Formats: sequence, C-alpha cells, structure tokens
Amino acid sequence: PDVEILMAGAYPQWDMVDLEAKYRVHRLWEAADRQELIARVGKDIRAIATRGELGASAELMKQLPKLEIVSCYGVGTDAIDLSYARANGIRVTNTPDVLTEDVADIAIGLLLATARQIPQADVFVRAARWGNIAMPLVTRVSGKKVGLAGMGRIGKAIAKRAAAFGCDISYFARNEHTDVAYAYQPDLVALADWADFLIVIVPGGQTTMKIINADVLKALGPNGMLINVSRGTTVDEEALIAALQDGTIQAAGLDVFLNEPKIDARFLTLQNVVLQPHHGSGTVETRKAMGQLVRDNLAAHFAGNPLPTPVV
Ligand code: 8YV
Repeated sequence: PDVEILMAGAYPQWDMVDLEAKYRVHRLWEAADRQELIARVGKDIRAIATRGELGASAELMKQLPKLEIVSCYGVGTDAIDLSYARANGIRVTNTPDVLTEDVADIAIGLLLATARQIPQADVFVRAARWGNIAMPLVTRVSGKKVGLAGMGRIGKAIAKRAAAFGCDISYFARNEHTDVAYAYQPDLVALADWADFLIVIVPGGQTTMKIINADVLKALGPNGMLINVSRGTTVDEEALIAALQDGTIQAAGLDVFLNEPKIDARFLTLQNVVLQPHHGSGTVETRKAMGQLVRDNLAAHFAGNPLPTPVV
C-alpha cells in the first residue's frame, strides 16, 4: 500500500483488516508521543479516518500538507473543522442514514429506562430487596407529551417511535419542517414547559452550544425528564447537574457528555440519571455499515470517483 492514512481512533477489527490491506495506516491513538508521530509521518498523510466524537482540528490538519480527505465514522461532523477543510480543498465525508434507526432506538430505550427506572429496578431485584420492600412506583411513558429538540433524520425516526407510543409530539428546530405533521415550536423554553419528556437530537457545534440551559430545565420542571442522544455540548452540564440534584427536573437519560469518556464524576453519584457510554450507534449491524461507508468514501476518493456521502 502506498497511500498513507492517519487514524484518530480505533475502529472494529473488520475495518482495520480492510484498511490495513489497502493503506499504510498510522494509529494516532496508540502513539506514545502523538507529536512525534505527526512530525515523522505527517508530510505523507493523504487521509484522516476519524470518529464523530474525535473529529479533526485545524491544528492537526495544518500539520498534514498532503491531506486530501477526512472520513468520519459517525454522522456528526461538529468536531471536524469544516471551514478549515473547505478553505483548504480538503474533502469531508460522514456516515448518515445507516445509524438513524439505532440512535432513535436508544433514545426511546433511554426514555423508557429513565421513566420506568429499569436500571434501578434491576438493582432492586439483584440486591434481594424484592419482597422485603416495595419497588417505588415510576412514571408512564405512553400517551405523554414528547418535545423533540431537533427534527433531522434521527429526530424524525424518534418521533415516529414516540407516535407509536401514543405520545403527543412537538419539536424545536431552526426552521419548520414541512414534511412532518408535528407541531413546530420555535421557542425551546416553551417546548420544555409543554413537554413531559424533552429529547435532544440537534447537531453539535457552536450554534447549539448549551441550548439546554437553566431556563429550559426550569421550564421542563420537577416532573420533567431530559434525554440527550446528541452531543454533550448541547447541554449546560453545570445547570443539568444542579437541576438533577435539587429536583428542578425529575430525571435524565444521557448517552453523551462533555469530556467523554472522562465524564463529570457527579453523574455517577446521582440516582436519577441513566447513563450510556455514547453507544447510540453501537450495534454490530450499524457499526459494520458505518465502517463500510468510511471505506467506500476513501476508496471512491482515491479512485477519483464521486464520494458516496460528502459533507464538504
Ligand atoms: C460516533 C456519533 O461517531 O454518528 C455520530 O455522530 O456520535 C457516533 O456514531 C460513534 O461513537 C463512533 O465513534
């Protein structure tokens, strides 16, 4: 293999085998000294294979003078400096569609787990409390009001599932979506005030930074629950932790956090949160399709063919 690629984070073995057969792969995450690796091989790197949460900074791309493409294993490209890529003629690809159903599944799974306290009930049984004390009564999901912050591909898939539970659905987004019949609510505080459950599935990045703030949480209220399957950056975590501690909201189900995987330790002490290790797309089926799409984009690029899923 003569094309050199830099990988920002690990992919499953089936992708590594294929990538290593086709390219000279440099594993940034395994380097004892990343700067030394970049200094040594950076001048020959023509592609970065990254992951949604790792992205590619301008600082990294600047050190790769022959960089042509950044292929992201993930749909969210908020951690990739797209304006730097655009300005420097670097192509960017992502993995849309293939993960939509799984992320929508985990959103509903987290909603059910949080409201019905499934993890807590599991602990209750394992700790042999059953029969000695009563399991606390929990909160119904079916027929409730679901507020969605975000109505993109994944938002629509979540809404479809929530509708099957007989829930009323209203959504916040930058613009009204004319292809859905759900009620548009351009005011996020008003949406939170209306909703029993607020599910966050907006893209990450500057425009959605901390949009779930103290005002939104206050409006969601003491019976309200927050589900986040987007990015840690969309939530003001200080405000969320305070709201969970003092009962401003009832509970939260979270798949994403700031500083993953070294998340704020206070989350681990809270009984009213259900935690997931950023695993919305983490099924064998979806991860195989994501890896295939990353490999297809790289192969198309180096063959001079149109990219299957370009972002830039
Ligand atoms: C991650 C994601 O990329 O698609 C996204 O935007 O956040 C995820 O699918 C996944 O954890 C792989 O790194």
